[in-house]
Parts: sequence; C-alpha cells; structure tokens
Amino acid sequence: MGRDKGKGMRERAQAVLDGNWTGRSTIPAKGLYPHQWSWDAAFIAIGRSWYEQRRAQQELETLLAAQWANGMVPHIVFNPAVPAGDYFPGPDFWQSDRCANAPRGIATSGITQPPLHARAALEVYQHASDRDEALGFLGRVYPKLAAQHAYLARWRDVGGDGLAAIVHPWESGLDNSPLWDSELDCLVIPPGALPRYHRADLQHANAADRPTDAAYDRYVYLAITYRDARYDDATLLANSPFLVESVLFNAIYLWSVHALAEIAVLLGTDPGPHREQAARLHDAMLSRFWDPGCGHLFGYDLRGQRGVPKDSISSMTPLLDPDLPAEVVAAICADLGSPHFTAPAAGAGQHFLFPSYDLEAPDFDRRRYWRGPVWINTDWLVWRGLRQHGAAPLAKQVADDMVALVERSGFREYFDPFGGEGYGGKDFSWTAALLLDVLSVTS
Ligand code: 2M8
Repeated sequence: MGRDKGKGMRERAQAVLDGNWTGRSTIPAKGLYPHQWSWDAAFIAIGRSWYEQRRAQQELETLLAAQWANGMVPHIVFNPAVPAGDYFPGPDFWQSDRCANAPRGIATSGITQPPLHARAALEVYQHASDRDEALGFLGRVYPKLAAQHAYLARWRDVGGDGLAAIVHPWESGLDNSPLWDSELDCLVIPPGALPRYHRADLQHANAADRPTDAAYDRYVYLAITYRDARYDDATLLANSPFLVESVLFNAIYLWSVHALAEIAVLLGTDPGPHREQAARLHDAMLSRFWDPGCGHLFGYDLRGQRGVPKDSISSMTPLLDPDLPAEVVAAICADLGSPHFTAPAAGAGQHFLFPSYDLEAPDFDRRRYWRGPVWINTDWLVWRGLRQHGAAPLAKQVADDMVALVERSGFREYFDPFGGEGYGGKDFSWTAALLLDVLSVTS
C-alpha cells in the first residue's frame, strides 16, 4: 500500500476511535454497543497505543476499575449516562449491585470475556513515547491482571489441568458461532423461565446478520440462571448447563500469561509463577485440544464430556503460543490454506481471508454474526500467530486482506468472505484499532 493511502487510512481509523471515545473509555460502535466491552477494550488499547498513550492506558484502567473482588473482569462495564433501553441486556437485567463481589457504584455484567488484557498492557508499554509514565501504568495494573489470571485458575479450571472453562457463549467472544450449537440445543428452558424482553440490537443491525431469537432465548436463559445464583462461582461450576473449554479463550489466556511474565520482569518482580503457569497451559492445550489423527485443535465440552469437532477460526489461535510444536503449526497453516478457509476458485478481490468458520461446513453462513464472516480481530490474532511462527507469506496475505476489506467497505464490524460486503456495526472500534496496528507494524 502506498504511503499516502496508508496515511489516509490511519487518519480515518483514528477518527473512528476518537468518535467512539466517551471521556474514560471507547464504545465498540454507536447505537449497537453503547458501553465498554472487555476484550474490545484490549484490542482498542493496542491500536490506540500507537498514537495516544494516555488514552490507551486509561481504556484498560477504566475496565480494570470495574474488576470484581474475586478477580473477575466483567465482559461489559455499563455507562450510567446511557438510557436503560438502549442496550439489552443492560444493568437492570444483570443486577450486579446485588452481588457482594461486584464493585460498588459501577454496574457491570456478571460474566467475563477472553483475557487479552495483560498482552494489551504490555504492548501499550512497548509502544509508549513516555516510558516512565508507562512503567507507572504497568505497576498499577499488574496486581489486577495477576488477580484476573488467579480468578481463572481458581474458579474456571474445572478440568484440573490449568485450562479455563467458559459458562456462556458471550464469554467466548465468538457468541453465535456454530461451535456452541449442540450445547445450546441441549438446553431445556422451563416454561415461564424467560421474561419478556426487547432486542435492542435489531434496531441497529439487519436481523439477517444477527443471532436468531431462539439463540437469544438461550443466551438470556443462561444469564438469568447465573444472575439468580448471584454469580456465585461455586454454584456456577456445580450447576452451569454450559461449561466449555474454548480453544480461542485459552490461547489468548496463554498469550497473556506470557505477557504477564514479561511485565513482572519489567517491574523487577519474580516472573517464575507466570512462566510455570504458561508451561502448564501449553501442555494442557496440546493434550486436551490437539487431535493428531485429524490434525486439528478442537474445544472440549466438560458437561457432555466430549470434544467439539467443528473447524473454526478458534482452532487457529494456538498459533499465539510461542512454543507450539512445528508439526501443529504446519497443520494449522495447511488448514488455513485448504478449501475450508481459502475459497479455491475465487479470483483476487472476490474472496477475503479468513472466514470465521469452515467454508465447507453445512452450518457455514457467509453473513450471520460469527457463523462465517471475516472479523478483523480474529484475522489479527491469526496474523500475529503466523508472524510469530515465521509464516511470512500467509501473514502478508491476511494483512493485505484486512486492509482491502476496510478499503472496500469501511470500518465495519464484520465482512462477507465472498466479495467483502460489510455487515453489523459501522465505524467499529476494534476494526479501526487493529488496522492501526497492522499499518504501524507493516509500513
Ligand atoms: C458481541 O457481543 C455482544 C454481547 O456481549 C452482543 O452481541 O450484544 C460480540 O461480538 C463480542 O465478542 C463483542 O465483544 C461485543 C462488542 O463488540 O459484541
């Protein structure tokens, strides 16, 4: 990409982030997502850190100010200035104020999201123009990030091998992925268990791009059961009907544990415990997720005691593990280059890397949320992993496609892998933030 073109896109990306800044944090998109989301905040901080250190730090510190006493970082931090009906489920649904662990005076959801924050904090430091200020920031957030990881180790390691389990599709970040269909299909919603609710998302996005009403009923039902148990961790583990070890969640967790070890070194603290945790997670990911027979990594359903043998972008994210064996790296690269993730017959400009779900699976859907479209955040995670393992040509292809998608359709929430049409929210923050990262690293 030419220097002027790159500069223009960088300026437009910054304008998106600045337009979504609320004074303390950044919303994902106007209308559809009017509060602060957890893993969005991490992606946004990474992108912002290339031009605005203070706001990048503040993004993460605002999120971490809402951390629960048990160490959980909630998946949404609500902005009290936003009218109640603007997002569902809002603070009156989650009722975090009824929970002893929740922070006083800040309304949040009661579940978590992929723990990308230690990685984001490290990158904010690495890109900082004022390193002293950034070191102070690391000193403030380190105990909170350590507490976040301690929470996952204490309360989510249900299998006992170090992997963290999620209790809701919203915790996966890939909410509506076909990965969770069988688990959700098994849910029995008792008559009368669901309140009447209004889907605010459909006022801002095309219903064909969003989850179905049947999926929403299941999300809401699960969240209600947790809320009614006041999000008590022990009750949740004992009773949650949805308990899954997600590949993507754990790959990000491991990547962040490595980052926390690096932060500890920068602060002159012992990185040993983080390194030991990373080694344990690495072993557990391989023994639980890697299927050498078919050459894929699959998640695991702890309630059903069975693997989740569906090929999605989640299976590619172990590339984030710096110690991933060469054989597994090769298998992931082969899968990415196969007709499951790269359309064979399409010419240039007709197909964009990487779909979020297997192109050849019967439940692939090119436009519905998380069931096939390209997302810039999952592309970016795979791009980082490919670069880390020296797969430069494939890394370049995906970086070029990220830029091409945004050039074609703007900073949309997600994109059609065939043709590149943009769907979901407009001026979407993590699309802008991660484009800034790609442009800063590659040009
Ligand atoms: C989407 O999730 C929220 C629920 O948390 C929603 O659909 O209302 C997901 O894409 C999630 O990964 C993301 O963090 C959130 C905000 O961008 O939107």
